[in-house]
Amino acid sequence: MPKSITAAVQREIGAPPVIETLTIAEPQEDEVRIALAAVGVCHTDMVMRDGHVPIPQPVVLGHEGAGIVDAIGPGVTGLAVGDKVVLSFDSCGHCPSCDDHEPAYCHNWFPLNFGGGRQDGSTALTDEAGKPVHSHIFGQSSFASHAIAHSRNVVKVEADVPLEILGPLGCGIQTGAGSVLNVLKPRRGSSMAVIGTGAVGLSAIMAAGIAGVETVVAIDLKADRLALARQLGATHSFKADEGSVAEFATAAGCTAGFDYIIDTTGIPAVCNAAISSLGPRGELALVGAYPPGMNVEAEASFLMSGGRVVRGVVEGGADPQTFIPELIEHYLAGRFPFDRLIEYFAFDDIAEAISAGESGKVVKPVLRFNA
Ligand code: CXF
Ligand code: ZN
Repeated sequence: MPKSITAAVQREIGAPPVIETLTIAEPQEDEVRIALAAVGVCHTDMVMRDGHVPIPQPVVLGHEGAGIVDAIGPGVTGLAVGDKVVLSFDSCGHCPSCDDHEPAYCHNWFPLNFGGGRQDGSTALTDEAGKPVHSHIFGQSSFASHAIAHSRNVVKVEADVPLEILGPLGCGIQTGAGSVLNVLKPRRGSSMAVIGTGAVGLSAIMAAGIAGVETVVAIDLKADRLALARQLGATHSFKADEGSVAEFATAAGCTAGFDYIIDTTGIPAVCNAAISSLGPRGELALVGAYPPGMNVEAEASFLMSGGRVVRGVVEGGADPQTFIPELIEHYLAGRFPFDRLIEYFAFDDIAEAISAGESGKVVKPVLRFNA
């Protein structure tokens, strides 16, 4: 049966979310309906809110959900009502990237995650006037008490961990940790700079510790974030306005430049400075939300001569079905204390949670249902 739910609806670009009662459909063939326990707020929710990625309105945002399976479509296997699950990004399962277990680079990534509905154009949500509300953002639209996802982007959690902390594994945390563990795969004893110490950057710093990176340099404008970065494993920290990336490399003993750099800022001048601070065989991972039309600049001979690499990374290059359980293992073993980034808000306080995230007061706001 369709169900009456509570959701934060954005009715126009830039508008704050309004809590409304909506109707959510029964799951279709390959869909799963989830009763959300909690959902993280990600910077990309704000990018979508502000129309920097064009998505249809009205819409329910939210893409770091965790909850319990409430209903399943007739074609779904491997999931049952009552299962604990984390929701992640969606992928098609039948393109060359999905065939290679690289769903983050799915050839249908944009329509599936930003399209605002199913591939046939229908949505899962209807408002009180009977008008459609766009759904399926990142295959979930989880700023709501219930969401419809595809079975491919629902990750079953077997471990005995509180569901309320797990949602951010589906995007921000996986993006930072995966950039290190899945993509850069740093050599033990190497050096890495992480520029920007939000949820993505701090997750990268924790993962650098797991990978055995020797010199882990945190760079940010905020002193309190740098202090947290140190607690989570950064060996050096620098205020971004007190020098250049190259000067920080020298001060950290990396006189030839960094072996690895992760940019989470999305700022062109920062990316350009990072490129020129790469040592021989150095790799820069671009993992931020880059506005369309933004370019980076590099001297071709500098890249070529040292075998340097500049590469993009989406969602930490993760296959969530295997990487999220891996991160939960690291967490349970005490190697990946990502719960230190989280502060909880009641779902009704979504506006406060968003502003705490945007101001930097809270690293990773998480909305709890029935809190
Ligand atoms: C996004 C960043 C912008 C491009 C798609 C993936 N990651 C998560 O929020
Ligand atoms: Zn995100």
